[in-house]
Amino acid sequence: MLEKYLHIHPEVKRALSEGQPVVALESTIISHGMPYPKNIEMAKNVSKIIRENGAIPATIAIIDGILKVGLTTEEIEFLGTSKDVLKASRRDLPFIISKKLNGATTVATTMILANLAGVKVFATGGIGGVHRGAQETFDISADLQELANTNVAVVCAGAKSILDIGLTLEYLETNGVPVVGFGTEEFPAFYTRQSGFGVDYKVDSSMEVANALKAKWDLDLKGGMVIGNPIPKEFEMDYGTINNAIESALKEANEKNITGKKVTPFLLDKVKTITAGKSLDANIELVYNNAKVAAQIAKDLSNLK
Ligand code: PSU
Ligand code: MN
Repeated sequence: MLEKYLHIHPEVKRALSEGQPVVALESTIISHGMPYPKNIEMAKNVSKIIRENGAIPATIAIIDGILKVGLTTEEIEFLGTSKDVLKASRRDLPFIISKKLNGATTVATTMILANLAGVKVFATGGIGGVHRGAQETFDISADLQELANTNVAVVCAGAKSILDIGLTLEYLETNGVPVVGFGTEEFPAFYTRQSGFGVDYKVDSSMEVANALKAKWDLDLKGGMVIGNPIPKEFEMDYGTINNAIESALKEANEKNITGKKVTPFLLDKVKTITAGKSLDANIELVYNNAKVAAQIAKDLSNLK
């Protein structure tokens, strides 16, 4: 029945059936998170980095209503150039499928499809979270509920301070999602290595993460894990610069009454413009860094089975 909806790329299918490590990648970052042509360049490089680190990449998206796990180069180029690609969260899936539309998967949807295919480790840039002012707007990313319910580990560079990082961590705690720092005691804030908020556990190796994941899932403690991997020092942005940019982006979003699924892409684009593209370069580098760590975790996890 699943085959009617889900298409797993033959290379990914083979890797999964042989127990080889596979790393999932999202596509909203390609369609809505970064501008052309850097989005496509990033998507291709990230796959390459995963291969160089011993795992098979599986970029995830919905093409003509088919759930795809593992994309061709043409499909990646389509996602990076077409204006006809919806940002697909959990609630969008039934209609994107039944109407045979194209969807770029967010962290939430990438986790759902990865899990359907049997991919356990996923690399991205940053997760969605509780937005600042959520007390009024109720704007809490569906990514957090997915992390609570779906058994996929997400390697990210933390959460951006376009979000309320403190409330995001509280929400994850309530929902039983472990938040670990890869080589750090502090949850990273995407463009910067520090956020002022601690993690639950510091880990110093990919094997430590793999062991914890195995214990979690062996015991049916459902849900994912957030592995916060700080941006490498040489690409880190200046704390003041990035926070000023975020403050003005938030102000503009407020004035223009941007709401719902448009909020995150709007803020990302504004921050990029204000920082003259520097935030985009940092964003790309941190994704590469996450891909490397995710490949190592996937490898260690496959050796534990
Ligand atoms: N953060 C980024 N780049 C992104 C996103 C988040 O730095 O592209 C995307 C991810 O796909 C994430 C989504 O899952 O935004 C969250 O959107 P929302 O806040 O609408 O749930
Ligand atoms: Mn939202």
